[in-house]
Amino acid sequence: MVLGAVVIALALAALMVTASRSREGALSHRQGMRLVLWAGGIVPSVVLLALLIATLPAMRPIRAARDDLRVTVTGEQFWWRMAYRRAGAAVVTSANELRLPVGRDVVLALEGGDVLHSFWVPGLAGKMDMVPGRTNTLVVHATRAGRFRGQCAEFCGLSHALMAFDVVAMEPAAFDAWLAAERRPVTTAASTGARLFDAYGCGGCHAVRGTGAAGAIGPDLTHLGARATMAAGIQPLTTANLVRFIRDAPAVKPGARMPAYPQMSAPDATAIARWLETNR
Ligand code: HEC
Ligand SMILES: [Cu+2]
Repeated sequence: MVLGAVVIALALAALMVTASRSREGALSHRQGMRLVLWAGGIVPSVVLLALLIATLPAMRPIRAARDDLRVTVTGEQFWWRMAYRRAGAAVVTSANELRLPVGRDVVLALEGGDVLHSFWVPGLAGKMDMVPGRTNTLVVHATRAGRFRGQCAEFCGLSHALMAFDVVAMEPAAFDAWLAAERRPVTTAASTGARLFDAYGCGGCHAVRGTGAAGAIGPDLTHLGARATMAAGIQPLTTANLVRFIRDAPAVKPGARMPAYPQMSAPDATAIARWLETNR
């Protein structure tokens, strides 16, 4: 493209020099009009039409098949709710990370849980609004494995800029293994962290399948340990980051819909964080 632009610019410059050097009347009015007709009308029309025809097939939307994986992605202040649906299987709920099998069409049903959000993964597809009360469908097709960053692209409140997420495109076999693991409840319901999680009432907002916690206001934390980032893609998932977030979420994310726990001791927060991390 740069080469083409340089050639055109040089040609125009040469034309300008010739025009300014030639004597007056070298081109008759008629010849001038003909030049305008060809260079300004016919040639551009033909070139643009050819380009349009050549690129039209690439603009055809991907048609979803009935048995494609469907993921409902719901924008919430300031995180992402994910629900994986496969024909004939129970829904798998997760959050803040979207995993996709490479080489397969995946239907994303985009919804708004509270206010307007916008789903935007530049490495995967164009942006699309998430509107409360309606479902926008986007069919995506990852062509190579890897990690892509997504970001909310519609101002949605104080922590709008801190509403990101990771897209992980995986080989189909690895994806199936991950989805099967994600489907399983946790087996650590008897640990100290689980007991404290329950005692602090975290289960009123968060679900951890395999324990009594079944809240649906905040992200599903069942397999939090399997994610690379936390708090909607803004930090790497580490014990220290978890402890800080659990004790004072609004300090990390202004306006976060999770209360601070100033009365929570550091050892309690650490025990909860360690427990959440072990659930992979
Ligand atoms: C009033 C509801 C509410 C309560 C109670 C609550 N949370 Fe949250 N929690 C949320 C919301 C909403 C978010 C999403 C915040 C964001 O990213 O904007 C969240 C996010 C989190 C995250 C990050 C999740 C992720 O996917 O990265 C963790 C970890 C967490 N909460 C742990 C806890 C723990 C532990 C407790 C109990 C001490 C607790 N929460 C109590 C609502 C709640
Ligand atoms: Cu948003």
